[in-house]
Amino acid sequence: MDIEKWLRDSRTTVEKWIKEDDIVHFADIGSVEEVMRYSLLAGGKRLRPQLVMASTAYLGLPPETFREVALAVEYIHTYSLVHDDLPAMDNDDLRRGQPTAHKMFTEAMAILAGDALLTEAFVKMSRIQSAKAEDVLSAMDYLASAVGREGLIRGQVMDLAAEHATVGLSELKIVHRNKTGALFRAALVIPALLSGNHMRQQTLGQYGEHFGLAFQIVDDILNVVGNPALLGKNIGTDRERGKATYPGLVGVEEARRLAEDHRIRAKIAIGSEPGAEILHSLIDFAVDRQW
Ligand code: GRG
Repeated sequence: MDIEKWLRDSRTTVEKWIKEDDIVHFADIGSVEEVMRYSLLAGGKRLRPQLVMASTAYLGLPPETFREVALAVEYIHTYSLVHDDLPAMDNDDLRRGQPTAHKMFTEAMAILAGDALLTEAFVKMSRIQSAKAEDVLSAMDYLASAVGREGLIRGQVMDLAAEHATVGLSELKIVHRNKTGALFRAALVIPALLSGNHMRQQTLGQYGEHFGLAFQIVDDILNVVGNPALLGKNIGTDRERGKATYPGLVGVEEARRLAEDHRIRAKIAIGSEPGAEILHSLIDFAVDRQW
């Protein structure tokens, strides 16, 4: 299949959905919605909503069935980036090639926009029409655990604690399983929960585990050898901040080998069943990407 075309078309679809959201569409100048809109539309690969769509297709449903989930994971992802860029965290000036939200607006508005994006994600989830109410509840529970103190937040806390500390490979894996992997896994598993497909839930969870680790290893590698113009952010920042990373621990070559290993494991997990094609292409994209 032409994955480049699929990635382009699905990204266009996600961006259309974001623009159609009333919050974004009717955002007034000076409002918190303006900051949400700026952050949501500042660019980005849209990989998490694409994983929702690919997982839905793998389950034999039209890829656009769970639009609310696609938006929810992108809103949560954007909130995490807005907060991660704040002076109290990574203190970044550039994100997706544009000034970060707190640089463009104010710190207070960036904090509030992040909070509103996170909250809005759960409003979207609660409005899912294309699944049974009890499955929607399970999906909301899964998403809340993935991004709360047992998932994303835990990963971020561990990541901050690991700065300038001695961290081993197994600890680094736990950080990334939570900080990066939890939301990817949620994007993949939630369509299975909503469609009551428990068998594929396991398979998608395993694929998501390897996807998240491969993605993060490549992210670490790009922070060393990537092209800032393509990435839309500065490189070398992990090293400057004393962050624990895969290339920092094992070198770029070994990190590449580890990413390859996760690519293979993700492919084995998903198998070659009908509908798995996009998931194969997406892990290839995650490992081979330059941005
Ligand atoms: C809750 C503040 C807070 C943080 C949670 C997700 C996260 C932890 C921090 C964001 C920064 C970061 C380096 C996260 C690791 C995951 C990652 C590499 C995110 C970037 O994802 P891409 O490349 O981003 O998909 P785009 O811009 O393409 O959407």
